[in-house]
Amino acid sequence: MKLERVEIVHVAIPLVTPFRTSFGTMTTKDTFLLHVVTDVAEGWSEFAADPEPLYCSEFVAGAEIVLRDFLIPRMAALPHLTTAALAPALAKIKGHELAKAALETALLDAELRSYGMPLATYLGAVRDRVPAGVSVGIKNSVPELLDDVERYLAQGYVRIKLKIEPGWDVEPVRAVRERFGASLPLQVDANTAYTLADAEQLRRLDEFGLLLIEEPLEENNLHAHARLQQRLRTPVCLDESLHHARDTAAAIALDACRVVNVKPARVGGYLEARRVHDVAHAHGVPVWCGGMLETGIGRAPNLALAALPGCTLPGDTSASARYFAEDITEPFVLVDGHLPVPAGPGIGIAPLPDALRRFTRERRDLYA
Ligand code: OSB
Ligand code: MG
Repeated sequence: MKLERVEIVHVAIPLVTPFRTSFGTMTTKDTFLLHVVTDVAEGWSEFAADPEPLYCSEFVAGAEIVLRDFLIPRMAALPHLTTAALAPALAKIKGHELAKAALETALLDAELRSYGMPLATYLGAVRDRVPAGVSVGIKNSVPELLDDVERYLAQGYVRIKLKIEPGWDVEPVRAVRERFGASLPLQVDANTAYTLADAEQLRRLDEFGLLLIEEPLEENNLHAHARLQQRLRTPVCLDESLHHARDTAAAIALDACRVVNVKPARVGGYLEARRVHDVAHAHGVPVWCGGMLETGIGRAPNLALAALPGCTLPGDTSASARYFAEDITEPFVLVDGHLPVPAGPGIGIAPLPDALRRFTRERRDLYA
């Protein structure tokens, strides 16, 4: 392939309801899309992080600089541009997995479109639809939470994840269990809000039969997560702490996690996400595909990943309507608790020109 143009499109799309986690409250999906044009095809991707570095160290304005000054020049200098050659060419740039993932995914979309191959086929998907879970934010009151969970269950979601933080953990979990029963697939996500000193409080969650507790402790502290796991019956699942297949292997070997949340953006793209999946699957560790409140551009390729054989737990790949009144692509619709895996070439979807125009804040070329 020959690189012709890389365009950045900053977008802002209102969320249907504020999403509160232990690290902050989001009311708008404010990010950018990347549009890569080559001589053979074009591709799209979505940057997964936010304007502020609260979930991870990367953020929108910083990622644009990293792409413009460090990543895209290395991509443009490749004598034979292929997706497989990109990550090795970027490896000397430390970190910035989410920015690297955005660039690699747009190029992968273009390359697969030139072959007429769907991403799901390329990755080795074994399903054409995937069960959908839903991530429920922290609410002002337990009755408000129960109303939200009831609504999502009525829509058909097959698994509930509750965001927790100190002061919002045992009580909401107990209330959901009492109202919806012991057989509801239920899990929690703390987004790093606790420390090992809170182990006794987290152990109180053991009685509720949760599928997992996600990223309870500080990011990258595998040792503390292993110590915590020794004291919990509930399986620990890592999100923020896993950045590639290598640290996933280390986390599994240390018993720092018994479940893996794979977010392609967090590990530098779909090629590394496949390797994370493979490492976990080879150890018999269940994998599921996380989410970052993506528009359809980010959701479509996540659905392909969620269709891999080791993704044996429902992911946070919810329908478009859970996030947006209007998406930037054709919406993903929940059918019988499942979302379809896109079957078209590449990521299988593209922005709707009219919606893109209305949600765009700024667009400029990072390379031309
Ligand atoms: O920790 O999984 C997380 C959203 C933004 C940032 C981090 C996380 C989340 C979610 C929502 O839990 C997942 C989704 O529905 O996209
Ligand atoms: Mg998480």
